[in-house]
Amino acid sequence: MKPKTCILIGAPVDSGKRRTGCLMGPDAYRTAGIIAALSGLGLKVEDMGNLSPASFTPDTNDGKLHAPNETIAWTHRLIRESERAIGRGLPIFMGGDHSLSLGTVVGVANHAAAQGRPQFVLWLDAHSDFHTPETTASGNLHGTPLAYVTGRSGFGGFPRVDNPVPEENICIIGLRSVDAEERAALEDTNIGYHDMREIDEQGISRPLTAFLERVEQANGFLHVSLDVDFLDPYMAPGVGTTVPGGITVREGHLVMEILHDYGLMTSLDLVELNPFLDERGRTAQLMVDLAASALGRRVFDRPTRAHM
Ligand code: 4U7
Ligand code: MN
Ligand code: MN
Ligand code: MN
Repeated sequence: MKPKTCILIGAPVDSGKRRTGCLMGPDAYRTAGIIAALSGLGLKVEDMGNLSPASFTPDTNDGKLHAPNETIAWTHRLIRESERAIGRGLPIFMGGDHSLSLGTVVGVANHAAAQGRPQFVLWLDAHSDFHTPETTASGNLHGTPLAYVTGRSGFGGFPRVDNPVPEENICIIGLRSVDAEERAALEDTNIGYHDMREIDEQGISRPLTAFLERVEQANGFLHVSLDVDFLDPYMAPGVGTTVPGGITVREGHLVMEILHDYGLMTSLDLVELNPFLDERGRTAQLMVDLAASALGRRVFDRPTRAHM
């Protein structure tokens, strides 16, 4: 059988919030060995380098939203690149902050629609990212991608969403910070969401496998969006939006291992890593290890790192 191709796409998006540093993410993943980790699993790895946004008028930041022009420009670029890449292999979008998913999810959903198959999205995050530009209090667009890709209104100036992801095809796991407006909106939808209390009580595999069974039944495409803050900040400090009480290292790996068992994942975002806030690269390393688990590394054959 032909080896699966992973297409690494650097998306140094840093416009989705005020605190900068996520632009260093793609190179931190490379430094942490993402290429060797995936090649070592027998995968073919292509590194497309780092993208830049489409051209845009510099933001003045006198309105409520932070850097809308730059984020819109990134969204245009990422829709195009993800539509292209997903026809050739499994794209891994190395962020960059979570506003990059405004583009990646719309792009892969366009491709799924062209194939006549439904798009599903697994959102691994402490936050629901379900604000619209109208409801956000922070003005930070990394808090809006799920609202955008489901076709909620309020995104004037952004590319039109031709193939919104159906709410019932979305599953959020890891919630522990949801703003009042997001919560009200979310409760009105068919989006599946699982907070930390449910995970503590029921375990993380239960909501995940129930969702994956539905993806399998529907022969869907599955986009996985992994926000660093899904993980507990004690083990993953390299992120701007820390929320205590998160996912443990093993829970994170278990999610990825189950994803590999089902073999349904068709695209992946690694987002919100801020190497400027990291401690000796450990968050970058953990994210690379999680990606490797999702692509077939098993718990008993993690490499030892004698060289480090
Ligand atoms: B992330 C927040 F107010 N909801 O809108 C907001 F709590 O991509 C946080 O999940 C958004 O990290 C976090 O600014 C966005 C805040
Ligand atoms: Mn997020
Ligand atoms: Mn988050
Ligand atoms: Mn099954």
